[in-house]
Amino acid sequence: WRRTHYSAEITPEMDGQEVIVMGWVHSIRALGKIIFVILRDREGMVQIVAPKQKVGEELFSQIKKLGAEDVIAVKGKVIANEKAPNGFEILPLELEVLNTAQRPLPLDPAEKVPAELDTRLENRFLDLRRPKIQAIFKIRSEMLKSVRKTLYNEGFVEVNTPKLVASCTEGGTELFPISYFEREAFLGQSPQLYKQMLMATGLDRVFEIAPIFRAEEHNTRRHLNEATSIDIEMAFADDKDAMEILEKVVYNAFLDVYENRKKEIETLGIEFELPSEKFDRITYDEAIDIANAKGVEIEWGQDLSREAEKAIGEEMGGLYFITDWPTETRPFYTMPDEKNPNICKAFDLMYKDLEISSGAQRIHLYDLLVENIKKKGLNPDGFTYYLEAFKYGMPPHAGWGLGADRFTMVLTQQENIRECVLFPRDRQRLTP
Ligand code: ATP
Ligand code: AMO
Repeated sequence: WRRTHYSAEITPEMDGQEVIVMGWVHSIRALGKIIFVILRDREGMVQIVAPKQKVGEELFSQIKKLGAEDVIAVKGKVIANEKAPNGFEILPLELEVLNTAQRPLPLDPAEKVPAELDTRLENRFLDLRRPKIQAIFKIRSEMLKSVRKTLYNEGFVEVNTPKLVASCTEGGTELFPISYFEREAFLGQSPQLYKQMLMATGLDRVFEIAPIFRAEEHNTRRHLNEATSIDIEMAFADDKDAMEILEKVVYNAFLDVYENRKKEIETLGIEFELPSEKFDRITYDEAIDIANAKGVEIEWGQDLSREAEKAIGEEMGGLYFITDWPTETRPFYTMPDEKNPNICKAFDLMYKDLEISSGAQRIHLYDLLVENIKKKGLNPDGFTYYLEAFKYGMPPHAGWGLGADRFTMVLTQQENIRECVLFPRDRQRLTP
């Protein structure tokens, strides 16, 4: 047997046509001489109706034995019926049980009352059978497809860089050390150094969608220990150019989800609004003014506290950039402003109080870069392989990292990042 239709592909107009549907027994209702089975597949649900006198003794008793979450294939006839969900049902001619499900189920996908997040994540494969949960990952997939489309259109080359690495990029405390034969190594926190090195090759515009690993101390609703980062780097470009690409990538993803995932948006029950094509821009100074005005104390030169982010997010709403950051708040590779080296050419893209992307124009000058590494208390010897690329013709360049999981939170309006990852890794969770 081969599936001829997904549930959502069948319409009442197909009345009388024979189809083969495959999926899981979502629910079963036996009412004496008639049994209703709701079959669930990726695209929705379809009602199988089995009146004893029509399907015959043998098929009727076979259907009667079915249990929740058994995997079945049904060959049957489409019957238009106004009383049935979606205006049709399927009268079975043959049924094959492809596999049975043990009972009781550790988590019932058909259950109306949602289980605790912990229980759901423990039984994620069952949790993922719920249309609402699947909708999140269909939207995530649409977003990734859209991001790739935009970046290919903008002339970016997709690359893959190593995840087993020798040095830190985003500060030393969040590293996962591992043993690499006789040496110490780390899981990559960011493709930062590699994507910059690629700017010395003439590839000009590169992007990578890959895992990043961070030993985050805190268990929060927006941090993972393994996240997916969408990274770009572009040569002969500055921070403004990188921001423009980010606007296109983010806006197009909103647009594609809006246009191609209407069903999933409805399943999630969210109000989905398209942003404007250009996002607001405020400077760090303006951001701290907003925070201070709302009674959140923040001194110039500090990174924004959680409280400050919340205050600023409340004022700004939707998507907005924060630019002109104090140089001391940003990593060593960030280009300082020529006129005022206390601020640098870095930006964050925020959605309300959530940072979804960080980027900057980078230092492309060898001496300045070495000096900056030292200023941050790091040893340039640990970065030799990276620094070499700056000696023999490195063009000016800029780029950003956009958290795919956080972006999915925004697109699906989830409060907890774990909802947007199939098998999240947090402080407590290493399985499944
Ligand atoms: P019978 O007289 O053959 O025993 P019945 O009277 O017990 O049948 P129905 O009236 O056919 O059963 O339906 C029983 C229940 O199923 C009712 O609550 C009805 O609303 C519901 N029902 C009937 N047909 C459909 C359908 N096609 N889709 C969904 N629900 C249905
Ligand atoms: P940054 O450290 O700000 O910048 O990371 C970029 C984006 O990645 C996402 N992100 C995370 N998401 C979930 N859990 C985490 N633990 C986590 N850490 C980061 C966020 C964040 O905005 N090299 C720079 C980027 C660049 O300048 O190109 C960097 O890594 O959405």
